[in-house]
Amino acid sequence: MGDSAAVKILKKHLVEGEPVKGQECAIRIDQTLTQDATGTMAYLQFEALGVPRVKTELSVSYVDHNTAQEDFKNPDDHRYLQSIAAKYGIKFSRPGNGICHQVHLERFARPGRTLLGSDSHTPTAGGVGSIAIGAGGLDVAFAMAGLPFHLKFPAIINIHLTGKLSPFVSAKDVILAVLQKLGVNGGLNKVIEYTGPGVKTLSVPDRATITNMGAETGATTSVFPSDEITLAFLKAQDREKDWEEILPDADAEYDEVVEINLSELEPMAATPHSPGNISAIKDIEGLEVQQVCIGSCTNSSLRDLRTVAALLKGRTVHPGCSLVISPGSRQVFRELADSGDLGVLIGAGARILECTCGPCIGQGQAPPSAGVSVRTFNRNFEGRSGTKDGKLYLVSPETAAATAVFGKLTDPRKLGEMPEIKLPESFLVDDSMILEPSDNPDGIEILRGPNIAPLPMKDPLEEVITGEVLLKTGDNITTDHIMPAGKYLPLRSNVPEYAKHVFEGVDKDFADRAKAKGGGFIIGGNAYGQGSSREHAALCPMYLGVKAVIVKSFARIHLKNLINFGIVPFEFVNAEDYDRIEQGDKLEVRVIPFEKEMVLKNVSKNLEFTIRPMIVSQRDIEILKAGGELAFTKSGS
Ligand code: MIC
Ligand code: SF4
Repeated sequence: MGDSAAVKILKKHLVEGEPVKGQECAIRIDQTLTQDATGTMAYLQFEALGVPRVKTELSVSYVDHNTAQEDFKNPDDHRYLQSIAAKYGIKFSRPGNGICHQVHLERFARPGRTLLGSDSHTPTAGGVGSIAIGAGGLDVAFAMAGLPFHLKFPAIINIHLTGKLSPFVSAKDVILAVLQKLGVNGGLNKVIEYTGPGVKTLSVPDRATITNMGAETGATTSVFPSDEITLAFLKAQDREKDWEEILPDADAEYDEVVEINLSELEPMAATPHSPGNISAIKDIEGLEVQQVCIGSCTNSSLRDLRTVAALLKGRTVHPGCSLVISPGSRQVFRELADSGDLGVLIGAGARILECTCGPCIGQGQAPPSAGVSVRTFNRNFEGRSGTKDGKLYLVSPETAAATAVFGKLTDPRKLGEMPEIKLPESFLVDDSMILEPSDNPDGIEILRGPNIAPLPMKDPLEEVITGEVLLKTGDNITTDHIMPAGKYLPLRSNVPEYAKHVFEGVDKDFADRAKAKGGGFIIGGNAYGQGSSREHAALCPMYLGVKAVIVKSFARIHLKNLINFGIVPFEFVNAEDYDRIEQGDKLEVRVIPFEKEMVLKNVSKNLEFTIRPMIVSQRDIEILKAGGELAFTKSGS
């Protein structure tokens, strides 16, 4: 049997272990990316490793999340990032140059390369055939230092595409259909690979929308083959030389096959509060909508925004609805401006924002109380928009445009005929907002503002962990629940301050209680830690003294982040035992020596349960014993 495209790339990069599904292995990382909200921590960690220059083929530091600059904190952090990039050999994409994933796709992503990014939507680059994986900042810091990335060798799901999308149905509807089939946990430890004749009908921006939001299935990454469509895209970006053909073998073996006929798809939405709650627009049409937001790393390409302009031409936004648009990159913005599309959007009443994440990460544009906001984004978690009772629907740019016109959730096919959308044969390439690193690193001073607090470290693991259950949560706890972003983003470089807000939206007393009790345990349900890669969702609980998290199941990146920061992750062997623990119970577990299964004593209820530490290797054990990966590495291991 032959290899899939994903396995071919993984095999070429394998430096430890065997290409056997489920086994711990390590791959060499060619490229890294960071964004500002996770980047400051990643670079503090990189500095702690004492490596003089990054050892990757390419590393890029983007500033795109946290650009409001309401006081000194953001600009100080940006200045720190810029000076670090100059000194250590990293390209620096300045604020205003665009969203990391969109810019990386345009300017740097390469077929057949590995990319590790401190952002969960790094798989966007799978649109050109990279194996692009989201990870915590510490993992990215290690990759920049030339160390391999450890992962479970993934199973490969093949999504076999046939047919062709109908007018007004687009790539977002494809990934929503995938989410309907797989759910928010169905991709765990899997790579999704797209094949079939339908692939040829999708452009690179379409493919990137699909691989981007594959993150919402919990998949390690998603990938398309690199074919003549990829070549045409790279040519249009003046990067023909970066192309390499990467196709699966004709007899490639897959662990699962899912069939999707593109011709049968129709406009879809993810409804509150999960990207996994999928409905057809026709079943929920007519809902009054107060806000439409178009943009984010999922749907902010020139293809998407030009489509929106074509649909809004000669129309005006409904009086009850606000429309905001954030172009994905400065390239997209300029193309819109130069072609006159921007004028059309402004004429229709759209409010144009900077090329950043903006409303997607709760940086402004919160919807009104109990308001409905229809967005082309990828996450609709409760509270993420800044309005706790806001209801977010995730849709395609076509559906968003129709909704903005009618002020009601609307099937875009109501807009009449689909206009033809033309894309330039060559994009406007201007990298002047991407700064090259300095040739004289010794002459660069690292500029640290007062918001940048030193990295907290954890003590080595105790043999027996004891403490109270500080919080018991239900299923589907996201990292947005654990460590809210939005207005607290400026605290990302300051763990002691940021830690005051851990679990704030779930239980506002959590941080004080954790401190008062001297730390303890968290109990959770299924898919705990889904969503973002933010390592603060492990780092800040660690700072508050959380010693172990015991759940029914974990999301991949958060699980790795817990280990990285010395918090022991456990799953219940019998999920029903979850019901026999309450908040406030005193627990005890002997963790050293590490066994495959351990006994958890509920001292308050005089009960015993079996739990399983969620580690894959001896290395994980040593990391936990040392008190985290940085301590482990610095101890010379
Ligand atoms: C997100 O979409 O949740 C973010 C903000 O981009 C995060 C990163 C972060 O929390 O800084 C992600 O997806 O990893
Ligand atoms: Fe930015 Fe939103 Fe994309 Fe995260 S999902 S990188 S916040 S645009």
